[in-house]
Amino acid sequence: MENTAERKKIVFSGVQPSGQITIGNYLGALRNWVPLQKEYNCIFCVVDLHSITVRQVPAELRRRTRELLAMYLACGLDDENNIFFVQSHVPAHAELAWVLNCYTMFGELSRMTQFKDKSAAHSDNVNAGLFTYPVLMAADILLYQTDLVPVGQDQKQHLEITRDIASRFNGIYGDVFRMPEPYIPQVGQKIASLTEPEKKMSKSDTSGGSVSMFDDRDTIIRKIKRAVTDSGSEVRYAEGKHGINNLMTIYSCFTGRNFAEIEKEFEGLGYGAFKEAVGLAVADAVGKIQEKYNAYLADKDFLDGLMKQGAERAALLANRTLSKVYKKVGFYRP
Ligand code: ATP
Ligand code: LTN
Repeated sequence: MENTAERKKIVFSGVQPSGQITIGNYLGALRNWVPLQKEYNCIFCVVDLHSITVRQVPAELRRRTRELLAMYLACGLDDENNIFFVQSHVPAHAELAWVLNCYTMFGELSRMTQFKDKSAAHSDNVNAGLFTYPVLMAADILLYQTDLVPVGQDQKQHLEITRDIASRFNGIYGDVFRMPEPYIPQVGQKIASLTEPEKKMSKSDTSGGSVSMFDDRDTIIRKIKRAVTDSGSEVRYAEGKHGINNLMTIYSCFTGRNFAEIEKEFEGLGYGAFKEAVGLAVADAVGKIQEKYNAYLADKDFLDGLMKQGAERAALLANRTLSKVYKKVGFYRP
């Protein structure tokens, strides 16, 4: 990952171990990491520091950290050619985040929609970490001189503030950080909740609106059967029909068929038959991933070794950027 003319481009992304990962996380993020691993140097992180911006049960957080790594691999990420690590294992993330906090304005953080949404959802715990969450995310990305950040649409604003922080810093000190680009999929960038289709599907929602990647076959089929759909009965993608549009998007992602093909397939058949087909398609795909997941999860030594080795490789890269930053801002080094 040298900074030479033929330098292979760098991809960085992460998911919080904050709950049971959903098909929204899979379709909006993880699935799109897979094709990138051929062309780029990829770094995939389990962002545990971010997850404590919302209160977690310690034993569950610990367990989910390893589970999420196993899920990364089960989704098709290659354990040999990518770096996998856990954010809290590389101290440079917290260290750079502190520096960048001093180059980020209160006003710009106040405009973040995720902060507004999460502080409304957790009004008893509007902590400073929730507010500065995007700065830590900027540190994650900028430490590795990242070119491309594959995420769902909800993270676009955080990519924009990352770029703003980077260009402010570069404007003062010269070219320290590479300018990262978001990589957001055309279809699947915003999977909606099955029960409240105006809202995004989220892993911290446990009310039945989310399909978890850990749900069993029957649960998946039942949840989709009960999904809120709009009045009418025709399977047709149309403005404002959030429920049916969402199911069509999910079906399209899992089968590779486009909306015109789906409309044709279900012409005259109504919502019932369509929901059944969606349920089966999701259950089949998720079931295959679960099989691989169980095999990876059973090998604790392998997962622990992978994250240890990943943290060492990540720290080496991250510390190069951090040293440069410390020098630029004027920290004394004996
Ligand atoms: P939480 O509920 O704890 O806030 P989350 O489900 O929103 O979590 P994150 O860990 O914040 O998940 O996101 C991981 C990745 O999944 C990000 O790239 C994010 O953009 C993507 N993602 C999350 N929810 C969706 C969704 N409903 N549709 C598409 N992509 C999503
Ligand atoms: N904020 C992201 C998770 C995240 C991330 C990152 C994604 C933390 N650091 C760096 C991409 C790159 C989210 O999905 N909520």
